[in-house]
Amino acid sequence: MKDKILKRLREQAPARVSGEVLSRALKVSRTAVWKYINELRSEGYVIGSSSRTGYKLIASPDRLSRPELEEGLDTSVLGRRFYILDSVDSTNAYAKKLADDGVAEGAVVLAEQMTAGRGRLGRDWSAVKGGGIWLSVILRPDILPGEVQVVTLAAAAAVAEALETAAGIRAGIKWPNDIILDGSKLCGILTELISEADRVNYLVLGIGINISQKRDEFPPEVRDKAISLKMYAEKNGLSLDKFNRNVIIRELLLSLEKLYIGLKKGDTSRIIDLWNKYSATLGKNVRISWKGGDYTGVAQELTPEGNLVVMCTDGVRREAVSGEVSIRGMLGYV
Ligand code: BT5
Repeated sequence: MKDKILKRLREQAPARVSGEVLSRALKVSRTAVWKYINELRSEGYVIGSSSRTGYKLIASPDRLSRPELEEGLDTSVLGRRFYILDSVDSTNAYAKKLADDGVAEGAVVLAEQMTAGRGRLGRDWSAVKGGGIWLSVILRPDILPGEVQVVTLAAAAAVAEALETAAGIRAGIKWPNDIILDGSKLCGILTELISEADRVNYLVLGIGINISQKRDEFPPEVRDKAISLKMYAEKNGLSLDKFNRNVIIRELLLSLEKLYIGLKKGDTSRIIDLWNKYSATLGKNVRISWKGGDYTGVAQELTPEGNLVVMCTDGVRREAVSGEVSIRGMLGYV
């Protein structure tokens, strides 16, 4: 009931809704409405009230909220089921257990905090309470293990698109899995794969986006390379109003679903196009390690499988495959 009242208030905001209208529409007494309003207030919602004109939602707490996530989320696969946790070791680890138990694809695990967030290759991911979006999605695509790279690219493209739509921030993608803002890392993506030789059982796509951390909330060794939306906004005199995690997550799932449905039909063109649109890599000087050697060159294009084609200074075009190669920034890279 509380969620229904909240939904009505949100639909009407900034206008007011009278207690009588709420009580009639939801078939509860006006006293009950008042009781639920007070519960919402104790959760951090700021709700104005006047006995004559009714209730008005003034501000929402910065918390992950199922009704806010689900509002307008007209997806058919992603986010049909949410697991919203206060604290967890790693959302990816949690999602893997769910997937092992047979939970359907599209389920999304979110946490306010991770105590042992994971990066790639055994690295750590810092995920302080309420500071960002710590999200994992279970996917069960009918693709070959070698085709997984493109799912990571889809996630990066969807994050970049959602940040622009929901928060008005234009970030860039650094191949293959980082989202960069102002030369620093805003988001990382970790795709974990459980597969047999020739088929993928499931994938857990983990996405971490820094939203409101201050610089000193990052571990010392990360401080010089990480950024949050809030740090960026403060530096550039932007308003913080648009950095609502629920809205960004919703836009992310809407965007990712369109790309994922294309992928399931064997069409990766939309992924590649969107990735290109937000790329901070193409046309730039990059350094790649390839088959044990180090090469520099200019990043030229993505193949339909999501590999990066680099025209190396020795005149040879090489295809960088994530996992086999690392790309390091050169000066002025991002
Ligand atoms: C990544 O690894 O960038 C993948 C990060 C994936 C995090 C998500 S959050 C939801 C899901 N659940 C999890 O447990 N993980 C996923 P990699 O490219 O290896 O980068 C890791 C490196 O980034 C670390 O070694 C640090 O240097 C740096 N780093 C750690 N925390 C950071 C942060 N919050 N922001 C920016 N950089 C960070």
